[in-house]
Amino acid sequence: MLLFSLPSLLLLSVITASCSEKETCENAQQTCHVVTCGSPGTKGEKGETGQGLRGLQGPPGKLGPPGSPGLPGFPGVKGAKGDSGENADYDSALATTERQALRSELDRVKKWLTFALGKTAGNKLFLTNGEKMTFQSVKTLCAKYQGSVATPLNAAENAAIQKLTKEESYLGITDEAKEGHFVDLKGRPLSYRNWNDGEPNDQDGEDCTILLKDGKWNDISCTSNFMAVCEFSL
Ligand SMILES: [Ca+2]
Ligand SMILES: [Ca+2]
Repeated sequence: MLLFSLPSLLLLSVITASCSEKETCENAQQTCHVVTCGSPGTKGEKGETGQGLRGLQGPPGKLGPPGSPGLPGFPGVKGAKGDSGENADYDSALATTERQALRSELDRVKKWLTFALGKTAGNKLFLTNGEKMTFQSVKTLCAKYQGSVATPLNAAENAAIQKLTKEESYLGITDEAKEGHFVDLKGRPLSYRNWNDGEPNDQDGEDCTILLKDGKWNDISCTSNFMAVCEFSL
């Protein structure tokens, strides 16, 4: 039995013959399923540039040099004349009265403070916060309240500090600047001393001073913790 009928074979032969001829390729493209074309055609024109994704924005450039300063502006318009003031004598009298009232109130507050917390000697008020700390911390604490580390200038002041704390407390006396040369915190030499027997001995580099419980003095390490006592002018 034949797989193809005679007309089909004839048709296939005709197509094969016609597709092998180059000059009829154009026609064959219209009729053939399998086409082998002849010489390549002319190259087409270059297409337009495509629109691809844009890159990320780069970092900002360096800051440029500062510009020259501008010209000064014009002077402003002169303001209107103000009202005449009140009587200067009246103001002065009122200010004096107010100052006296404030002074009186301040004295009362100081007395309360002294009665409740502090000790006075001469024109000094000694106060403590009841805490032990390093010498540097005591200096910072006292300065915070416009005072300074307690520094007795005589036996009365020394006794006032002793009664206030009943603990060993720092005094504002050091030889940090020059070994063996004890001065107050303003660098002034001492006019009053109350060293314990054998002191100051600078044992292991002792440059600060404490008031012992019996009122005598001992040089001690500035990083040890002792009671903070500040003094204030009355
Ligand atoms: Ca010393
Ligand atoms: Ca000592």
